[in-house]
Amino acid sequence: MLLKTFYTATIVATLIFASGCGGSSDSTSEKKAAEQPTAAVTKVDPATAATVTGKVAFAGAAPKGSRIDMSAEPDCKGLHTAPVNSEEVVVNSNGTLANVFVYVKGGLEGKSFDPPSGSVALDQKGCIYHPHVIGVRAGQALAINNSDPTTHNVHPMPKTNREWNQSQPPKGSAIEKTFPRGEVMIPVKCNVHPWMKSYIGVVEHPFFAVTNDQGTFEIKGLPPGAYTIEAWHEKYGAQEQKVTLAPSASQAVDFNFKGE
Ligand SMILES: [Cu+2]
Repeated sequence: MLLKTFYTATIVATLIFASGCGGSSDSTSEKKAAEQPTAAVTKVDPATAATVTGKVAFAGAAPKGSRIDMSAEPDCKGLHTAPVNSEEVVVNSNGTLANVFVYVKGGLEGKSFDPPSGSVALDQKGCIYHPHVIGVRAGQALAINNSDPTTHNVHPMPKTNREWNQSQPPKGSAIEKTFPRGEVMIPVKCNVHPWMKSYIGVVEHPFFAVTNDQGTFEIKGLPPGAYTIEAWHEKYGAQEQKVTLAPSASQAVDFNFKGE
């Protein structure tokens, strides 16, 4: 009885310690760095807020979808009944490009916005990252899940944030991380499965989007002003456009990428 009480107390103490630490001390210090007060928060007046919408067209020959070969990893291959193609270039049926990261690159200098709320999810399912391209605010929690019956090793490779990699057992609990500094884009690989790749755009404001299966995007709630909008694609590089948004404007900004 006494022994049992001791064990229970130890387990409770361990749980309190683990939850109190929230993982490594590095992630705690990164969270603190992200919470440093900066400029006064810019309040965007909803009555005059502007919107940028657009479409990313694709011209030229779409590369043949390269097949992912999972035969060296039966645990992954067995999760699929149909062939799996790389998502490096996804041309939609309407001739547009998916997975293009579009964000306000210039025009918001010195402004800060309400802190991010909630977390952004990145999943590993069928030994593929879902979604392939995501955006997250600087300092916002990124929750990485493993839905597979196999171990992955998540390895973001940033240049201005801190690099890390972490093993995640089958259906293990979520890895929660933050990137304190803006960085477009951070490539992510898996140290176990060489075909696994994704990209994270870390932005210091809330104005970013990823093109969908119609090749479109929408960035809402911008204060009126002059901006540089960048569209980034992992194979075809980045393009910029300038736009001036009048109060309450809804302005189209379209991009064109070309294949080989
Ligand atoms: Cu993996």
